[in-house]
Amino acid sequence: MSLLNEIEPLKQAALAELKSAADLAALDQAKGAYVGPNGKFTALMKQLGTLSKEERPAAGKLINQAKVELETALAERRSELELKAALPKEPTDFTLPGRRRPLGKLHPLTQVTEDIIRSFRKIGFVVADGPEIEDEYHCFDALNTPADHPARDLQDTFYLNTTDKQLLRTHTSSVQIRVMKKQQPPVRIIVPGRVYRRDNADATHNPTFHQIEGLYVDKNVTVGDLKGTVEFVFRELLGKDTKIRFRPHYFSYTEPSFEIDFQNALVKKLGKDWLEIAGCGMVHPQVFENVNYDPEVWTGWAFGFGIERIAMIRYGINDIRLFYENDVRFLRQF
Ligand code: 2NL
Repeated sequence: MSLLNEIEPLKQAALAELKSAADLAALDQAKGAYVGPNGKFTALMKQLGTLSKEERPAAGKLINQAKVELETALAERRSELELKAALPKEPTDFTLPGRRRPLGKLHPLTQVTEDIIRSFRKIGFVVADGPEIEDEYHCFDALNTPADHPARDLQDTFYLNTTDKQLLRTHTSSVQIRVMKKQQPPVRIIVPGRVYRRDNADATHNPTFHQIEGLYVDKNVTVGDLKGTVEFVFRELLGKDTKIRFRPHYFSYTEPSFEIDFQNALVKKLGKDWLEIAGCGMVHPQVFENVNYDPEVWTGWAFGFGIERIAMIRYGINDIRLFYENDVRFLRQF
């Protein structure tokens, strides 16, 4: 058989072996067997010199074409096998649970807020939300706060440098006013959120803190409903051994008004009898007039308390500023 006739069969044999190489090692072996220094194809090329002048160009051309084909096939198979090698050996089971990593936790104030919300949801309250930048009407006027009340003072409230006397809300009651203006009773809402007061920071004060207020308006709502609700929620929050008491108080937006004290094992441990925890009362008829509710038809109650204070009592924290420093050594404890 002449050299010319050997080229094609050898090329076919080489192509078949390259294309069927099962892995990269097999491919390298096939490459060596044909086109390596001691390969069969290389040997064929070396024999070119033994051909006559007439036969040499045709054979050379054929060999070169075959070489290009083999190189292409080699590169193709290599990239296929490399891709295959990079794939996982086992099929992936996407139903397996994810790997557990330390994912961080919610801030203690967020945890307490969510607990409070969960308790009120059990008895039919929904969360309402509103702006932190407010005006005097929603923060004070609508709440029956007199024009000369010290709470409105520049000393106590942050006013924005705008001509229309915008301010940072000092309580979330402004949200309740907005809700009542928008809908007729019944209303059963809680409003958690950030509030602002011009206090210097110390162990129990901060210029911004968090509050939760609640409002319930319907026909025949009484102080009994108020007391029962407050008792239910504080027992959920502070433990089943919690007792509450109402002391008469004064707020411009409620009449009658009360301060709420509670008592449990925690309070005893602090060497105290009662701890003040919240304020509340029956919504003042003037507030109902201001939001176009007929005070002859509707009655309601409202309450408010500080979320930081609840968290401090619950976890035994003695400095409110710890909540805002975001020191992980503090945060990791909750
Ligand atoms: C506190 C406790 C309180 C309210 C908030 C309220 C809201 C509306 C109408 C009537 Cl829209 N009242 N909120 C009532 C009583 C107490 O907060 O210690 N405040 C200084």
